[in-house]
Amino acid sequence: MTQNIKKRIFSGVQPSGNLHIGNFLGAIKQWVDLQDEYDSVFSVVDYHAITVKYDPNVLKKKIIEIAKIYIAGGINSERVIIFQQSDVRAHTELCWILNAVSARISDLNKMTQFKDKAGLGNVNVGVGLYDYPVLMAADILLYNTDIVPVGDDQLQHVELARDLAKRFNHDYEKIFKIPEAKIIKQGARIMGLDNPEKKMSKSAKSDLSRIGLLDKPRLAMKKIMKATTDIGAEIKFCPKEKPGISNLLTIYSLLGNIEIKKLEKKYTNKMYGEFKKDLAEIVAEFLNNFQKKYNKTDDKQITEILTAGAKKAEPIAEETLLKVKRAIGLK
Ligand code: AQP
Repeated sequence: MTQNIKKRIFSGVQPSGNLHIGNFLGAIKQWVDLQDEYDSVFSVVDYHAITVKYDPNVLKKKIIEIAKIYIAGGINSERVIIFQQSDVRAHTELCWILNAVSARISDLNKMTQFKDKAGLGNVNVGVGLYDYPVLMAADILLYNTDIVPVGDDQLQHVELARDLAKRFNHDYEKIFKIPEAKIIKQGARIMGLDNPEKKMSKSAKSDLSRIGLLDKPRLAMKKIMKATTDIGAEIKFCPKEKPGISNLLTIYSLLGNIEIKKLEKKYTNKMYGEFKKDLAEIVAEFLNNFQKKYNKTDDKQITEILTAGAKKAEPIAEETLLKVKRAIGLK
């Protein structure tokens, strides 16, 4: 009898800053939708979070918070692996090996996220931030990953993981599976509320730019009412001409489960204020439901989930690492 082996997905979020609806709609919601179809591995990628300035006491709390958000968002910890990246040593080991034998300075010099985060000409940033994409490649490749569901800001990093895998397979032995990024059609890049030309981000300076998943619903409503809109009163989806209102339409459509075309119809000849008021209600309702689930999960339960997850993740990662070590002459 042939066994029906599921393809594997791997993804993660860094425990840095306040998770926002962009992270949820671009990444976590996809994971929830895919978790039954795929063999799923989701990590709290804490080694990535230490590549920028951080407070160790805050980090400890954030690691638990992120895992709680996975569960509140709908990830089923009984069916999928949820683990903390630093609990599985193979991640940093494979990262070092890839740094040495496969990654090139020219690969990393192309990475736009590093340029955005470090700032042009800024040499006073940690080497880890520069090397972040190689660690991400190691995260993905250790698990023989088929699919990596992410928001579109991470596409370039997944492409690097593919390139490094191909290069390693060519230079040594065909060990790595070549992963593919999976970018959701709608919601892959939720934009900032204060500046719809920039993506919503955990590290953006202004808290008004994002709706945090743990924001008080009243505060979130105020943020929506203050969101930047565009010239002209028409409520129409047109990201080039109307980036502000198009972003709000996307959020409304995804959280309210209504097609954008229907929303355009509903708000024909209506004012921005009315549209925003309704969206604020939708956002508040989503946050209320989300936070109810979040508050039900206790920290002890999360620690147990992460410990059990690491136990399941480790043998998969170790098996790949051992093959790699053999191929490059370390074993
Ligand atoms: N604005 C966004 N819209 C849709 N998806 C998004 N993601 C991030 N921002 C948006 C996706 O969320 C996941 C989180 O990945 P991460 O924690 O590694 O950080 P990131 O991609 O760098 O996200 P942030 O929110 O901008 O954090 P900071 O400011 O810390 O860098 C990824 O799948 C990402 O694509």
